[in-house]
Amino acid sequence: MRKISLIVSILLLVGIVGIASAQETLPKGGDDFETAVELQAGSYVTDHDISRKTSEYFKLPIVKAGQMLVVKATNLPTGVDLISNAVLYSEARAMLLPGYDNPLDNVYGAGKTGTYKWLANSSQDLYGYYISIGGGEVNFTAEGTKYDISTEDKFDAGSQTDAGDVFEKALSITPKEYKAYLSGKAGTDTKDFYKVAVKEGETLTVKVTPPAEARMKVIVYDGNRGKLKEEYAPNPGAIVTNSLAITRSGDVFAEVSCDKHCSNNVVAYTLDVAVEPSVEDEVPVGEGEPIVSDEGSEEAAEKAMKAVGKGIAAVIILWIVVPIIFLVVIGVVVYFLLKKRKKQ
Ligand SMILES: [Ca+2]
Ligand SMILES: [Ca+2]
Repeated sequence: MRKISLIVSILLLVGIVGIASAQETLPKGGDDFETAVELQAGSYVTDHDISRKTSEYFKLPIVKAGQMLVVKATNLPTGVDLISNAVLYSEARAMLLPGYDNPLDNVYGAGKTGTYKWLANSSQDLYGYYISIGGGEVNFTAEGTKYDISTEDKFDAGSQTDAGDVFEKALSITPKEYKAYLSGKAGTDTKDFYKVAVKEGETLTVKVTPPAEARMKVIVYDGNRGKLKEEYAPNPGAIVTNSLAITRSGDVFAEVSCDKHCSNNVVAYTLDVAVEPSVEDEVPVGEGEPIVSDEGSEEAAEKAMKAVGKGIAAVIILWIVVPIIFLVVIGVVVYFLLKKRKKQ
């Protein structure tokens, strides 16, 4: 029993030391972007009040394409009129979200938290961000306010990146079920393009299952990037299924999208891609004009050749065999007539 309580005590002590060492004091930030102080991922607690008139600037950790930046602010557990304030900016120093959409804008009340999530697309490989803390309109950001800074992997379809937002950066996948992500309003990852190899005669089905609040869209394009079929969820949370018969073998593209009109938050969706042989009499959907396959043309050629053969045979019978028979009959008749005359 003693041993067990000793082990528990040691584990608790290690845990407390771990938590204590995981939290750092937030260093004094720069006066502007130029002098911003670099921060790594971790938990930081302010050791001084930060003015409501001037902010302190920090550089946030570098984030890879397909990773989400997360900054959580936590006010002190007790106190009166506690308000913390922070703003996030891109590397180009542009505000990511305006005040009314900013989750860290004037977080009010003791123990209250605000969490800012930002998922960028793969137009760049790496992203840098800035944060300014303080500068709230009503009150200073109090000593003891905590900021947790982290990154989360939101890679698409088993890759190590974001499926591109353009055809050129489409992610090649095989028919299977995958987990994938889009940003909605919380970032710039509003489209994921996938490339799938298909065969003529197959039916391709792209099924997207969104979270309850997202109203998503799925478009399938042919290998020439011509739109084949578009499906839009009738209501938020609706599963979107885009299914069509393939009339030409090669690559097709599937675009899954969710922008600021689709969701306020980052969405985790399930992407299910399946291919099945088509029902023979199904009307092909797609390029608009029926496509004669190579096999079909071969068959047609064979039939044409047979028809030509029959024609030639008829000509031979009509123009060669019939006259020969005619001549033979005449010859025989003449022969017998002559023979009869000789006898007379
Ligand atoms: Ca994505
Ligand atoms: Ca994307």
